[in-house]
Amino acid sequence: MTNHWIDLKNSDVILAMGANPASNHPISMKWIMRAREKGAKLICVDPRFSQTAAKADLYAPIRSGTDIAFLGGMISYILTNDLYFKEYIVNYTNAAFLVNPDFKGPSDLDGLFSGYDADKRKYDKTTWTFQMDETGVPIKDLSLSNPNCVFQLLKKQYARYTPEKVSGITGTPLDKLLEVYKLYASTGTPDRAGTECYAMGWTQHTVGTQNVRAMSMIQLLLGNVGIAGGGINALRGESNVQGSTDYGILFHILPGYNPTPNASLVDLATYIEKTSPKTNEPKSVNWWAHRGKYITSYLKAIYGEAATKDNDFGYSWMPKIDVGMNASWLMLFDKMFQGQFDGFFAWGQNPACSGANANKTRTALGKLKWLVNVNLFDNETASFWRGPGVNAKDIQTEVFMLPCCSSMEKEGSITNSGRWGQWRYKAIEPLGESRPDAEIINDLFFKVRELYMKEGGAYPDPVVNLSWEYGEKDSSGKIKHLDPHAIAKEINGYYLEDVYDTKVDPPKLIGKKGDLVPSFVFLQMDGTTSSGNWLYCNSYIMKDGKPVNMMARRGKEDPTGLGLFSNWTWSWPVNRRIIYNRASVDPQGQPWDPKRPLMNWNATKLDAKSGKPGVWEGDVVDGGGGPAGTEKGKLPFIMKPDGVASIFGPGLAEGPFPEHYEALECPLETNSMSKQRINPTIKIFNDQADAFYSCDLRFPYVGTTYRVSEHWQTGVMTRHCSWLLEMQPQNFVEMSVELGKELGIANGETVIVSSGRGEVKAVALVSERFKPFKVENTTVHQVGLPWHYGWQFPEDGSGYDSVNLLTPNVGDANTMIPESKAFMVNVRKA
Ligand SMILES: Nc1nc2c(c(=O)[nH]1)N[C@H]1C(S)=C(S)[C@@H](COP(=O)(O)OP(=O)(O)OC[C@H]3O[C@@H](n4cnc5c(=O)[nH]c(N)nc54)[C@H](O)[C@@H]3O)O[C@H]1N2
Ligand SMILES: Nc1nc2c(c(=O)[nH]1)N[C@H]1C(S)=C(S)[C@@H](COP(=O)(O)OP(=O)(O)OC[C@H]3O[C@@H](n4cnc5c(=O)[nH]c(N)nc54)[C@H](O)[C@@H]3O)O[C@H]1N2
Ligand SMILES: [Mo]
Repeated sequence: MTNHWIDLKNSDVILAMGANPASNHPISMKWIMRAREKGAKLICVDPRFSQTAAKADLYAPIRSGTDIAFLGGMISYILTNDLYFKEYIVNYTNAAFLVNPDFKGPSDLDGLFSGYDADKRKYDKTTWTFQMDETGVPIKDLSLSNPNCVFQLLKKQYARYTPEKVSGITGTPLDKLLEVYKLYASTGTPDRAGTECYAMGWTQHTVGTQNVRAMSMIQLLLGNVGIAGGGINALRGESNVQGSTDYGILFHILPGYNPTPNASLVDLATYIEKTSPKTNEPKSVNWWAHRGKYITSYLKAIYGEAATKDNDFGYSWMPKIDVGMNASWLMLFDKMFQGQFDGFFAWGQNPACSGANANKTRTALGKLKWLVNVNLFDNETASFWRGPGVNAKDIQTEVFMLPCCSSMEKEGSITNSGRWGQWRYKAIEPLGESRPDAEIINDLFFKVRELYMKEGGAYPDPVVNLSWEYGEKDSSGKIKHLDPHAIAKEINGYYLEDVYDTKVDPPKLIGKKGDLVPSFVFLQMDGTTSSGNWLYCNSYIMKDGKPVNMMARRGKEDPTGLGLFSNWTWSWPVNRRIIYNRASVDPQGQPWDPKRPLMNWNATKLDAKSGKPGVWEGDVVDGGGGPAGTEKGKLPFIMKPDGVASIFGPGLAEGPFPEHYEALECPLETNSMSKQRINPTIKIFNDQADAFYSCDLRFPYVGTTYRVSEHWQTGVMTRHCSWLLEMQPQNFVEMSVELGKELGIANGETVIVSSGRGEVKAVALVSERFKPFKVENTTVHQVGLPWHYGWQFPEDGSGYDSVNLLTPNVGDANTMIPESKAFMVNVRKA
């Protein structure tokens, strides 16, 4: 989230599109309802009438997979009706920048951008650039009228997205579409705030990333980023999924969103040089220019004293990926399916039920030599060898189960969607033989290291040199129990030497050896500081000579009334509650909306440190310097090299502006927007197990999958709870009354849902919540299924199996998240 949960109460219009917060993020609803009590409006755009829709002021149905068409139409509506926040986009976005004259977009190239290579399914992005002046700064047209400026190119591309055309694609009735546009665009004035809540309804598509980008562009056009009650808010999934991405659990990032080194980045200097953005814009803070300090401090944290200036701080020990290599979920299971892995740790997951195309995943598990399930319980993954259709005699995989204790039985931090790192205490001792994950990792580490020390192996250095100072040691040197506070402090980082400011004479001591570093601005590139994750530097600091865990704070003060609660736990970065908060003020530093001031620049008050006039008041200011319009002022989008937000965003695989493409499996022969039916840059696996079916009479209905409040994920933690199972006992398929009639299927009947990949049993839920869509003068039916079930429990099989037996393994072109929200199925009586 750019903002945070409580901030939802500050909105005037809340758009729940791509998420169902009432069912899946009930706490968010508390704050949404708080906003509604003050007159705010809630809009819900979802293929079916969800629990959020039931509480909404305005509900609009949408055919799954067509959100870019819907949002593209909103962009066009905002532009043609002059509803954008002009001062904001001219000063704080790249709307005025002139683009390379050779750049061409979908209106010129029938759905493509310039630079497309059909054989590689990839773009050469050389024309997706800006025109530069002689100082190397993008040329701007502040009147926004130059035909090559971002604003005009935007207008040109989305002029094709007329309400009539959009309604024809999405199946959203024209009047509902226009009502949503009108209400949401009303937040384009300085005194109104609009926010967006999304989750898997947007991301699980071959165009998932561009769905989110389309909305980000709308939020910028309306001046809704950086303000209280605004933002782009990813309602994240598991309680600590924000934390897990912050700590680099994805293959392409290290902790703190530093890129994973690849084979071409041969040494630390090259890594820093190639991954640190440069700018000539004098008003840009360009925060990522500090990358060198963060990566060096990270290397010092993981390799400790073994990391020295002479050995490049151990950079060569870090694992490198091949250039262009992708090691995301679908790719890994594809490799496993091809027999390229010996072993697999399924750690806190249940891929036999959660991964797309479960038949392929389950077959892949059978090609392993060994599988370790680290989990609270046995599940469909650990027991795949005794699953439906599997003959245990044919399986050679040796399976181990390591029982793990639950979150209640261990201490540590979790980071919620609002970026709040919150400390939790152990409630009870672990039950039975179960142990905390960290203790299992600890044992594993010492065992593996011992083997490397004894036997050498191909390349022992990365393991042998790891620093592992997380608690008391036994006589053999092994850590007895991992101390979560020792880990949290290492993540924050230490001064490893006395550090001086050498710019003043005589040099002034800024940090004492052994002290915790107070914030990332003090991290160094010469190995004198450590930090396991620069973003969390400031989460565990020194106060009166003693370490203080900021994440354990429980202060309830809220002086602004905006719900910032700055003394409650701790928020990254440096306890800032709303990121890009300097975009909430005008270029002179005064709040755009004086009734909802998040920040303001007090030009006369003296700064406590420098003694000079001018201080920021309110939330923790984003980046240094005064307001953008003042002398030596800085632009608000500090993570962007240009200092402004990207309406034109050349970073993604499929183009700088989102363009509507159909889902890989769709009900339409053609995309009425262009000749490109599907996203031209997605990876298509060529295995029989991954067959795809569009416009195939055998699979005529759009299928989607979602969650219910009563179950959690693959249901391993909820299917065993009899009171939850009683409320949602089994897999169901929700369909319209019209489709039920057409198929002769009554509510409550058992049916079989099939796709090109498999079949699953379900109970028919014939309801008013789905309505047939009118798409391009034809009728398209959509059905929906929850994905919480599996064959293992209930033991009598009455819950039926996972709906991921149906889903395709195709992923978003940027993230490779599977397209579990739009694919083609059939339904027949059992
Ligand atoms: N009770 C409960 N809560 C949970 C979870 C759980 O399993 N149970 N899981 C957690 C996790 S890990 C996550 S990631 C989040 C997910 O949170 P959500 O994204 O809210 O979860 P879903 O129910 O999968 O999907 C949300 C909505 O998207 C709609 N949808 C489907 N296709 C489309 C489309 O093309 N466009 C649009 N606009 N909407 C579409 C569905 O009808 C559904 O109502 O929930 C978290 N919260
Ligand atoms: N069709 C379809 N498929 C989907 C989705 C969808 O919307 N539709 N959503 C996707 C999403 S958003 C997600 S996040 C994935 C989730 O995919 P998975 O993570 O594979 O599924 P979970 O059921 O959440 O598995 C978590 C496991 O961790 C165990 N566990 C709980 N606590 C602990 C602990 O402290 N330590 C350890 N070691 N184990 C623990 C639980 O018992 C459970 O077996 O599924 C994805 N799959
Ligand atoms: Mo998730």
